Amino acid sequence: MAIVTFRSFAAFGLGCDSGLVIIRWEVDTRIAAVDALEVLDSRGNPTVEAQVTLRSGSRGDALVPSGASTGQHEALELRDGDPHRYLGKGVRKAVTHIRVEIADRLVGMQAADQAALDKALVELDGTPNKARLGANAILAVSLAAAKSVAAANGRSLFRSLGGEQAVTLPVPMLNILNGGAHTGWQTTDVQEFMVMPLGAPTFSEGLRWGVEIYHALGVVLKRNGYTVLVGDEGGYAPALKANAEAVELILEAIEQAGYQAGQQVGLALDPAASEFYSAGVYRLRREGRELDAHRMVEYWVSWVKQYPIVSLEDGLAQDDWEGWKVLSSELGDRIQLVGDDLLVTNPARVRIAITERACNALLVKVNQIGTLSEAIEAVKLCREVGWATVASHRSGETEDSTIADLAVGLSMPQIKAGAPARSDRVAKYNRLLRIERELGVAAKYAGWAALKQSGRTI
Ligand code: 2PG
Ligand code: MG
Repeated sequence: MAIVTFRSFAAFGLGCDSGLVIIRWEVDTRIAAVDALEVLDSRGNPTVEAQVTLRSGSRGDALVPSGASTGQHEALELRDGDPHRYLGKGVRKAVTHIRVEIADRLVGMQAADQAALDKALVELDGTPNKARLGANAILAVSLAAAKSVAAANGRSLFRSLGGEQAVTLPVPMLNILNGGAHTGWQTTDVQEFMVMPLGAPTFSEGLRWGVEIYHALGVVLKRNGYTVLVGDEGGYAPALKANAEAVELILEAIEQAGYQAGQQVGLALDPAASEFYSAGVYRLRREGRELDAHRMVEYWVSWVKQYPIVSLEDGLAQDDWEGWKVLSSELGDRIQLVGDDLLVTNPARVRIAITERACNALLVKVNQIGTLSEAIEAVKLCREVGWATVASHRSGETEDSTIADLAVGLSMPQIKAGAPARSDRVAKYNRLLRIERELGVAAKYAGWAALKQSGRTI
């Protein structure tokens, strides 16, 4: 028997001695060129766009996002620091690294071998946090390579990553009221107030519920004399008197929109507590309160008792491991406790959190770690221990909607992509609508099962 492999644009000759010939078609994904460009993100700051072109002519493009409430343990986002350009935020160095060193290393490699490609990038960088080449440079190429492979195979990225099993649409966490650093601290201490349409029958219906609640919240805010201007993630940014007022107004909006909070729609919070923590103290400026970790845990416990909260992300600061353990023992069997700054999508920190029982879910931001392979490893670790995973955008985003494909392709049951407003946010939701249509009758919606690993409160 002979196995004859055809590569696109490079068919190998037929030859056979046993009489049986198996013809296998393999797409040639050798990289022909890697290029990059300095472009802008949704806050008007420069960011990196990379293009990976294969010898076959297929091409993948990726733009990297950027955080405002950035965790201290994230991989390094390389900025030029030249005060004469973009207030020091230019990314020409990262772009040059892609065009010269990275291109030189990757040209000729098979893009389809994502693990080998990402390993080569990590080794080329040579630092523990991608500080030399920049995680923005590395990630842009890592994602663009994955997209070039999908293009070469004529498949959507989610299919290319997840195969036939990639059929589940995530529950959106719609951030309808913005606070903290995403509003210049003009609103609440808590950074994100999100609604999750867990009881919807499909993704598109859930999205519609979220949109209707978002618009109802606008009406409720106006009626209460508040502004309907929006923050970095498209959610309203009213200057409220206290953090809990945001929850009360959102509950009113859910009701006004005709949905039942608790039965159909859950609340999710991201206080991003590292942002208001310093030297053992959590400072809630809106409320004039200073709390130690135990008091902060008590604060969240009382909120969970009062309100239909299903998920709490970064309820405590990034290195307050002792506090996280207390939080987990108090709430871990009732709600989802998501580690963002705590875990920074880093498999090493995820392992520690699993051993320490510090939380029970992972926020997945690929730019926190810098390669697709490492993000996939973090997701797999979580899956092994029954943790939920949440695909996430950053507060500084672009039109790039890759995270929607990552959510479906890697079977992450939840996605956090901001309010259903502003194109940088809506791009992700629109992409999910297209994926839902592409899947047709095979499409499933994660619904309440999205939370099942971490218990259900209501
Ligand atoms: C977060 C993110 C995204 P940033 O804290 O979860 O919402 O914010 O990108 O500013 O870190
Ligand atoms: Mg967060």
